[in-house]
Amino acid sequence: MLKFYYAPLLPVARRVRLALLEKGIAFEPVLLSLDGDQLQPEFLEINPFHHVPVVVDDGFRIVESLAILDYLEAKYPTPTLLPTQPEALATVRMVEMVTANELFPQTIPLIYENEESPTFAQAKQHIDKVLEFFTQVLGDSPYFGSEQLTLADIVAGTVVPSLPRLGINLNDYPKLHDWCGRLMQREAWQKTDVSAEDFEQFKRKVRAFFSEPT
Ligand SMILES: N[C@@H](CCC(=O)N[C@@H](CS)C(=O)NCC(=O)O)C(=O)O
Repeated sequence: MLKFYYAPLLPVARRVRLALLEKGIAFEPVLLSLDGDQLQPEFLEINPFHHVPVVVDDGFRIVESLAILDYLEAKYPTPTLLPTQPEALATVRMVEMVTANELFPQTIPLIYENEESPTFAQAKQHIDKVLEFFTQVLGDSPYFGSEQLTLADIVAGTVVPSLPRLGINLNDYPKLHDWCGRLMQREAWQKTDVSAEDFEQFKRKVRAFFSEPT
């Protein structure tokens, strides 16, 4: 059976868990606490970069969440999460990459920086830019690039719905607000939802990581 190494609080791992659930793929969960277990030789053999998520399927190991999503789509194509029409495919890839490169990294300073700091303000500004862009890209479609759920929804849908917990009001982005509501109605999102208490724990872990001397 497919083995899935992850930590439930991490958005990068939740992407993979959502895809597994949406596709109905059976898996054996291997939970890591990331309190040092990721540095143990057994795990380093699986991922020398000591990151989760990792999937091992039929003896084939994949690291990097976006690569895992591509693998799952190719190996378990039903239900499909990737459109083939060129513009739709590009939209899905674009939203995945903008989430990974422009949005997610800017959420971290909102957790560990003081609200008065210029870094905090810059991060907020950048997130607003992404949300305006996503509003434009989503348009009147229920999902990114498709009438059905796509990998773009899975990737952006592990970050955008959490923004209100970081002080970003989605009421200013009604189309994204409604899109989040649509995702929250799905069983996979409900099943992987991070409680307010767990989200606070995630924030504490991020703060501890950034306050550790390098
Ligand atoms: N680009 C990677 C990021 C994976 C990653 O950085 N995971 C972090 C948590 S967000 C991790 O496992 N950190 C533990 C460590 O580095 O020791 C992906 O998308 O899979």
